[in-house]
Amino acid sequence: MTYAYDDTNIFAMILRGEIPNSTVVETDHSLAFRDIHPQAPVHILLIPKGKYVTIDDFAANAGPEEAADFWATFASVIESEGLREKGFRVISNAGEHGLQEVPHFHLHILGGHAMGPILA
Ligand code: DGP
Repeated sequence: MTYAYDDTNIFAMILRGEIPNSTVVETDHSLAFRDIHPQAPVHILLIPKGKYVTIDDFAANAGPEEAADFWATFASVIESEGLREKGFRVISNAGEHGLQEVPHFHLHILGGHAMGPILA
């Protein structure tokens, strides 16, 4: 899998302000916003503002400041959406086999009801 980043992807357009989004929280390095096709009562996408294609690209190449910001933003979303008590699910699709649709690294944060078995 290549880490070559395509600036025309829809999340890059959101980050450039070219299309609107429903922002949950924004920081210097991260943006959390609501998925346009929610799969659960709470369905938030968390992305770094940096140009990372997949979760392993981010893990390998993000700097300490943006990585720390990303995980702090993740924790703040869990808190602000009230997901800690009952729990939640996090998914990151990567590449062809992961059926990744948008080639800008993102976490899906899902909650608000009980999930099905992960391999169902
Ligand atoms: P993935 O398969 O992991 O790449 O999922 C991409 C997700 O992005 C999918 O759940 C739908 C969501 N999505 C696609 N286009 C838009 C958009 O323009 N706005 C928002 N908020 N979400 C989008």
